[in-house]
Amino acid sequence: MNELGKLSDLPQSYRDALADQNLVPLWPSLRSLLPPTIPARQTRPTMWPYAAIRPLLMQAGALTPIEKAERRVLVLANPGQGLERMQASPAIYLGMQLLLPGEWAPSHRHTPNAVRMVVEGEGAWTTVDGEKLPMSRGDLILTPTGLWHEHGHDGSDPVVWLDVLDLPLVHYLEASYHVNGARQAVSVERGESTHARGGVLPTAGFQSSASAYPMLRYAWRDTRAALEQQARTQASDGPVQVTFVNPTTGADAQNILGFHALMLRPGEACTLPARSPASVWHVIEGAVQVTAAGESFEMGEADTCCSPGYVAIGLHNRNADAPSFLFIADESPLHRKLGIYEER
Ligand code: GTQ
Repeated sequence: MNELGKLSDLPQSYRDALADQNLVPLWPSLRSLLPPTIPARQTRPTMWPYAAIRPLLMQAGALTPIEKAERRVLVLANPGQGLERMQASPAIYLGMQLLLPGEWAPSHRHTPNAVRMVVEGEGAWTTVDGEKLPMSRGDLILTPTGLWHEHGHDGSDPVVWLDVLDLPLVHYLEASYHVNGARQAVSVERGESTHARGGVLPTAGFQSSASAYPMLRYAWRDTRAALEQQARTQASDGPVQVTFVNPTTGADAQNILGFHALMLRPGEACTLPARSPASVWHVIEGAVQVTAAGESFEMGEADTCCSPGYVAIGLHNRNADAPSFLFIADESPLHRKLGIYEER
C-alpha cells in the first residue's frame, strides 16, 4: 500500500497556520481513520467473574446508602476502552446493580435505553411507566428511552441485576440526560400487562397499539421454555437462539441494542461467524467456555464477558449432561439501521 505523508513531513510554520484556522490535514491520519480490510477496535475481550463482583458490590451496600447512590452500581468497564470511559464496547454500558431489602431507587427517566437481566435474589420490582414488574433470576426487564422507572425491594435478601444500556453511544451523541420524578402510581400490578404473552394481544386496538413498547418484561420461565421447545424441533446443527422482540411489530425489542437468549445442548460446541457488532455474553444457567479473539473464558453462572465485533465466537457447553443458557446483548440493531452490519 502507498505510504502516505506524515505530519512531521510538514513545516512547523505550516502546521501552526493550519491549527490557527482550526484546520487539520487528512492524509497523516487517513490510514488510521480507514484502516485496510478490518476496523481497529479498542474493545478487548474481557470477563467479569461474578465471584469477584459480588463481594465488592456487597461492600458498596455497606459503604454507600442508597440515598447517596440513587443507583448502587459497579460498572463493568472494558480496559481496552480505558476504565474511566465506563463502557464495555462502543455502544454498550454494563453495570451490576445492588438493591437491599427495603431500599428504593427513586423514579427517573433518561434518553439512553436500559434493560435489566436479573442475576440474584427475589422480591425486587421495577415500575416502568406505571407497570410494576417483578424481578426473578433470568427475567429481562426493559426500560426504554424516556419511560419513567424506579426500583424497589420487598424481599429479605439482596437483589442483584445486570444493567445493559446504550449509554456510551447516546453520550457520544451529546444526547444523554435524565429527569427526576415523583414515585409512580402503579396502574398494572405484578407485571400482568395485556401484552404479557407473545402472540396474543387484546383484540380492541391491536392494530394500533398505543405503546411503542408493549412488552416490558420477558419472564425467564417463558424464554427458557421457548428455547427448549425449539431445541426439540430444530436439527442439532447449531445452537438454539431466540431474539427478544416487540410482539406488536416483530422488530427488535429496543432501537439500538439487541437482546437474545441462547441454549447449548449438553456438551455442544460451536463457532458463530464473525459479525460486525460487539457483543456481551452472560451465563444464566450452566457452564460455558466462550472464546473470542484468541481469549478463552471459563464462565459459570452469573459470569459476564464481552467481545469486540468482527471476530468469530466459540461456545462450548462444559456440562456434558445438561443444557447451558446464555443471555446475549449486542449492537446489531444499530449496525443494521446504519447499514454497516456484516457477517464474515
Ligand atoms: O437503574 O436507572 O446502571 O439510570 C445506570 C444508570 C442503572 C437505572 C444504571 C441508570 C440505571
